[in-house]
Amino acid sequence: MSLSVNLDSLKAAASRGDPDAKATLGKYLIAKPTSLQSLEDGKMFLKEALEAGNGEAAEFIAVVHAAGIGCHQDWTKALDYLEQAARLGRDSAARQLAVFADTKDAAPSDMNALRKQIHLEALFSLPEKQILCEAPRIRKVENFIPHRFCDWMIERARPNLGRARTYDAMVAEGRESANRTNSAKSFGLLELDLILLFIQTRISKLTEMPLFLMENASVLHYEVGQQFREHYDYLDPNKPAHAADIRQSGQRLVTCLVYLNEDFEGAETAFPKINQKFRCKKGGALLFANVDTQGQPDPMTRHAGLPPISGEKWLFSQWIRTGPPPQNA
Ligand SMILES: O=C(O)CCC(=O)C(=O)O
Repeated sequence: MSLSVNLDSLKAAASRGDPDAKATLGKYLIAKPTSLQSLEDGKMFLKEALEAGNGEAAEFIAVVHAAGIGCHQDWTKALDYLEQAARLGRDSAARQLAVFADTKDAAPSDMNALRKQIHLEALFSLPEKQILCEAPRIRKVENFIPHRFCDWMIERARPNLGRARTYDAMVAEGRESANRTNSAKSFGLLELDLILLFIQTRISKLTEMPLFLMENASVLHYEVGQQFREHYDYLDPNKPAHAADIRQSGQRLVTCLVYLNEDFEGAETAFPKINQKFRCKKGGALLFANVDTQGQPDPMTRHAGLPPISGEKWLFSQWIRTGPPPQNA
């Protein structure tokens, strides 16, 4: 959904009782709230749209509960709304439910059976963290995300890839650079789904960092020869524009990279200052702190995404700040 909606005509259609307009308006007001009241209005429009049988509203209410937007995170409610969206004919909701329930063939009438097959406790249990290095602090967790969730993220990103950008404090969407030749897809609030939020919630549990400190997640894609040359993920407090960003949204504390596939050669994540390179199996997570134990930017974290020698590499990339990033602030 584009954010350049005509708000006035949407409001007019919503006040005439049009459920589609109410669903769109509800999503818009939640994604771009101008006040606490507009967030509440957004929720009310979604509720009314759902009462009129609008599945898109149910699917977005599921996102609201899974992300904890203006409420506590509640996965039971989120999955209940996802089931409702699926029963109202939302194909993407039915397919997400099947991913959670770990089944491929779900008939439309089976949505409640699928929902009952989902066991949240098991889905959120965490495997052991492996220490790869203490300075800088680099950890690996194999079997972090089930393969079917990885496949989902690859297929969501594949049709929407664009040239990956590098951080520029002056340009919100970053800029193209010869240092970064791979492609990427970043997911904004209106593009969230429960699979993506499941991965973010697992990262939140692993790092003990709340969801609202996460920047928009991205899926990164590297073809043979494409790479992200050596760089740091932290912001440099000695650069005035970076310092201003740190004051507004905090430092980039943690980088978490979930390997979404493994059928490639090369393409490790390399740390030249410690002369090491790492990769995970499909579903494994590599995570590192970008600052030292005193909270200072750690130059030892200089790293690169090496180019694949054969095959292609897919990664889920999550940066976590010490303050809410702009889209969440
Ligand atoms: O592709 C990789 O292995 C590294 C990605 C990376 O450097 C980053 O996201 O900061």
